[in-house]
Amino acid sequence: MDELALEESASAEARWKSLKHKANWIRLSSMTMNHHAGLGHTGGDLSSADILAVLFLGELLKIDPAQPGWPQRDRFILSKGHGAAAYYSALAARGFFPTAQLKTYMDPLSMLNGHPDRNKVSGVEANTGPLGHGLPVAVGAALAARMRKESWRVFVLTGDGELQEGSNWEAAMTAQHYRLDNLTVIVDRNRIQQGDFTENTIRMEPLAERFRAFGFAVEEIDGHSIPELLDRFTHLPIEVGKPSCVIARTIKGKGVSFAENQPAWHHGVPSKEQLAAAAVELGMDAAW
Ligand SMILES: Cc1ncc(C[n+]2csc(CCOP(=O)(O)OP(=O)(O)O)c2C)c(N)n1
Ligand SMILES: [Mg+2]
Repeated sequence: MDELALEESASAEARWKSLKHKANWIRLSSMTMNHHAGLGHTGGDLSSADILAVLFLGELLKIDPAQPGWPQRDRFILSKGHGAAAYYSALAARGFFPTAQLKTYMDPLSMLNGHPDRNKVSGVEANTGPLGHGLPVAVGAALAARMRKESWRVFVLTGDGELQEGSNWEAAMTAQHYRLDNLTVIVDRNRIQQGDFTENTIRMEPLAERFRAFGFAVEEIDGHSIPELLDRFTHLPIEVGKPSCVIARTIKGKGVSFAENQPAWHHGVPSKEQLAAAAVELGMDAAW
């Protein structure tokens, strides 16, 4: 390797390391929020942290916290609205509001409700929480860009259990009909929903084939690999003329050993001792 190539690979590795650290910060921040609130959805916060870190803190979304309503911005919709703590942490880290507000999560008068509200929180594009609504809204937003001949893109992050809602498949049919290649659906494929594993509840496989049959270009990646996430989101659409679907293979509870792959941690809330143990595993004293 020549010197320039060596320098480039060192800087790529430094970027990956920094984004992994930011993802772990999102993890610890959301666990701290859930601990203070006494409520929350820890498992899904932890599974989506790398995806959110790459999109929001890897500068992949064209957004500007100083002008949250900038018409040309990319739109990101958290369809799995119960993952709000991780989402708010990413928005705060990106500068949409002060990190100090995170500790008000779910307080009676806080803007940071248990599910995101676009009328209250800067950077939130759609009110979500009832599962199965984000993709339909995202399809409408992508179609709006197309009709206006605008180049902004739409990203929507769904849960995997969430895809059992039929509204997703109506929206998917519409997306392929209009050839919305400005739309990217990211599936947090952690294989657990509320109460049990997805495959014990309503089988989701073959998920990639299903999206392909609905006219999407599909790629499965490791949803905890910063380089894979960066590479995929830098090269969109997957195929010109088709909506993209990125199935991100994740682990529910990722990064915190006692929460990993445990259905009970879907809405498990960490105790003070568990929060301290998580901080050690995530490599920091405290998020804030
Ligand atoms: C329409 C609707 N039904 C039920 C719920 C309750 N609920 C909240 S989260 C959840 C499970 C979601 O699982 P999944 O989509 O796999 O999310 P993740 O694993 O990423 O947390 C359920 C059933 C809801 N929010 N909306
Ligand atoms: Mg799931």
